[in-house]
Amino acid sequence: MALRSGSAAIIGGLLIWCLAGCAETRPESALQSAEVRQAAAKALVSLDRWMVCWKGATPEFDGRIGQGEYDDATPFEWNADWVEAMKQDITSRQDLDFNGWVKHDGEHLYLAFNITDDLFYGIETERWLPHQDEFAHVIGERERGRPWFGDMIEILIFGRMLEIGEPVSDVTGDGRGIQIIYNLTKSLEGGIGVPGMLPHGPNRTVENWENNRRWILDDIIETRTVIRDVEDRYTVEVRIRLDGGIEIQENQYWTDGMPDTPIGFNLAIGDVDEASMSPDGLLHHETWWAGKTVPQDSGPRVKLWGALVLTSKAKPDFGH
Ligand SMILES: [Ca+2]
Ligand SMILES: [Ca+2]
Repeated sequence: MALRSGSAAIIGGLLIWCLAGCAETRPESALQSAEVRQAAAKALVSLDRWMVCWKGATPEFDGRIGQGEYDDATPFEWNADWVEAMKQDITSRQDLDFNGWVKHDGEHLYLAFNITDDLFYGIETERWLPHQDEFAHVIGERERGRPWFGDMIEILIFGRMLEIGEPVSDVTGDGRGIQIIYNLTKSLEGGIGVPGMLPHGPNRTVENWENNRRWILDDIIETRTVIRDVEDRYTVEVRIRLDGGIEIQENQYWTDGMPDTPIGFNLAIGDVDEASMSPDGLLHHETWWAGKTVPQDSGPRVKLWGALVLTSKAKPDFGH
């Protein structure tokens, strides 16, 4: 009798455990493996800064953040943990504020941003030039142009972090490190005045330049923007093709159905307003999710990363 009630208790316990999420391991538990911890430590990927990229519904790719469109995604927002790289601190929510989401639908990785900015550079201000670079707005040349100059988003991906396990000083535009720029008022495909993507520069390697161009021209990365100047905000949707985009080993791309996989990931949000607010001719703000770079004992500075855990699982708790 005692045995039977004990068994019932165990079965009851299992039933409750299964109803609560059962055999599904949460994707972030992948960050606890010794292999991941060792590779991340060497690659300067902070495991204290992580998000899960759940599989969710395909959003309507129109630049708008629709009601409920990202309820099945991981949200993020600006807070004091973001690292400001410019001298000017963010002093008010009107100056710069943002929130966003990340998810995938099995085909594309989606990022969405809702950015509050009181002055849209080149729209509500003159398209003033930094004093040190009259060619800041040259587009389509590897050695000239400041793609990041303006209201912008930098997207960084280190897909082969686990395999390589070394810090990144300069990206190559593939699984060894991607850094690519969204700008609110210029783009490779649309020119001045059209929001979209630009290769990182100036003076990055030829390999990186060509990989960034390929990403943009072959639609591995695409963007949609809606500017709501009356509300002092703009919204951006970015989609990145998993196949051909998210390289986790040489020539191997993460696809739906693969195990939970952490990759290096980072975002920077940039803000330019009037020239008087950028006394050094740089951005007014450039704020980083996982920090920007750190010096090494010798050699160039190396990049900092957080972790994005790619999973085929759906977010367990949305809508409940
Ligand atoms: Ca949308
Ligand atoms: Ca601005």
